[in-house]
Amino acid sequence: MTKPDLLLVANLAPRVVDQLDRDFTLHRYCDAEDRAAFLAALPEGVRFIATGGGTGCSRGIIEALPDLEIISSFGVGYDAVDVEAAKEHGVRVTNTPDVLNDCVAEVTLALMLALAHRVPESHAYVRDGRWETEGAMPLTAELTGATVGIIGLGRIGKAIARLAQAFSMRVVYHGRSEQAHQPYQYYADPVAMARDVDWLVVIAPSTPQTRGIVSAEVLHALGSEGRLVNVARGDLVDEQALIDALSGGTIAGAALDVFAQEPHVPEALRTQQNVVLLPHIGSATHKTRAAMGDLVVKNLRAHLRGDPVLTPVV
Ligand code: 8YV
Repeated sequence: MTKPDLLLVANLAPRVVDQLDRDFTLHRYCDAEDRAAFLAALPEGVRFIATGGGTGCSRGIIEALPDLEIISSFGVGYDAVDVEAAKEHGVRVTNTPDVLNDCVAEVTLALMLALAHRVPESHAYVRDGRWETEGAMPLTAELTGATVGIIGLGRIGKAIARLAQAFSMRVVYHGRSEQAHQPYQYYADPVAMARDVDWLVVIAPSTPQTRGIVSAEVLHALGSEGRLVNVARGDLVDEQALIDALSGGTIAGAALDVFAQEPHVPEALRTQQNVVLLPHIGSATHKTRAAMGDLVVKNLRAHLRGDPVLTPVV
């Protein structure tokens, strides 16, 4: 039996590609030099796409494949997939939620601990031999007893809240609407929440409503003892306002896993003292990435069998 055709829009991990290769004939758009020519030369009847959360899938690709039925995207965030175009053309979109909750929450707490206790600078201090020559490091901050405001109390936000509580932190949150049955105080206004917290953690999806939600005004409200953590998408934070807030002492520090123009990180951020910077590794463990990859494949296989997909977005 001939295998159905699948367009590989982003180059996924070998574990995923090997599994897909068993059930589908792969067309590696991700490697094509002339992408328009590659699309034009595809056989008729391509019904399947696999892609990555960073690459997504454009309207142009969706409209070049009239028989397309499903886009299976690696990652919980699907902001790079043109979901409107998919909906218009009756194309199903799936993502990889839940399996990464604990990992991203763990990395969030790692960022908070690293920033509070100045772990990167302290590590460099010992390695550079400065402890012997310059004496003790300046005193630092701690999480215990502090208040954290979470922007986006979704699946990952709730996992972060639970870990924060293990550090005896008080948890409050902001989101589109108040969630019944949540024990945490809700703020409808992110500025009002920022004013009341020591830590602001951003873990909301990137949408027209959330882009730039951490504005100069929010940073000002967070204040000179406040710290920002972003593990969502770079565009939720006004990056220039953040650079100004860090250099002017408007806030105490920032710990960031995501940036507006990845992998570019503005020099003004890279040279700040009061930051901890990670290269978008929130879900980047062997265990979690394997589970995410398996879910990409399971969604495609379910659709191929005519079964409901496991984790639909639309
Ligand atoms: C991935 C992420 O690194 O799931 C997400 O939305 O941002 C990360 O887990 C990314 O999607 C990989 O493409």
